Amino acid sequence: KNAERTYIMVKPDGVQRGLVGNIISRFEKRGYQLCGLKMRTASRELLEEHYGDLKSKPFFPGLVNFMMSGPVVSMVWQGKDVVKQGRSMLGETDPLKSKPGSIRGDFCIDMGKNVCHGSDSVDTANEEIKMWFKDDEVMDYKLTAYKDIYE
Ligand code: YYY
Ligand code: MG
Repeated sequence: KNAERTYIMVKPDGVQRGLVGNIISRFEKRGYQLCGLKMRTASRELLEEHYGDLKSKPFFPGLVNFMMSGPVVSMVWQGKDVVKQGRSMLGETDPLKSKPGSIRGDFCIDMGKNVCHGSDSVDTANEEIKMWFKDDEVMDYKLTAYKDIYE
């Protein structure tokens, strides 16, 4: 129960700007459960798969090159409605349209430097988790605080 999972990633700009801890903290404090965490510089191949639906967009080559420009922090977060809530915690794709209080609304300005990624549906989340994590890198465990988070 409440086992929905999403894929959240701090992009190279977020890593460079020292936002990893703050972003993790927001999900932790909300009550979501961290099930996977790792840092890597992604390959072109992985990024082209990850952003496969955007292949025909004019910004696609620049997006992939930017995402390869340095390490990213990949995370799996679990909990009730976490895919939709995660997107809402991130803010809008365009930081200038993002409300203060959201990650993008608090930390960035331009779309191509919007600090973080979050899956846009449960199906996409499951695909992205498979792309970025091996099965044994995603942890299955029960939060001790579960009863204090859910009614
Ligand atoms: O899911 P989200 O990251 O909010 O937006 P997408 O439409 O999936 O685009 C992925 C990524 O591409 C976005 O975070 C920034 C970049 N991008 C861009 O540079 N210019 C655009 N017009 C649209 C998206
Ligand atoms: Mg997207």
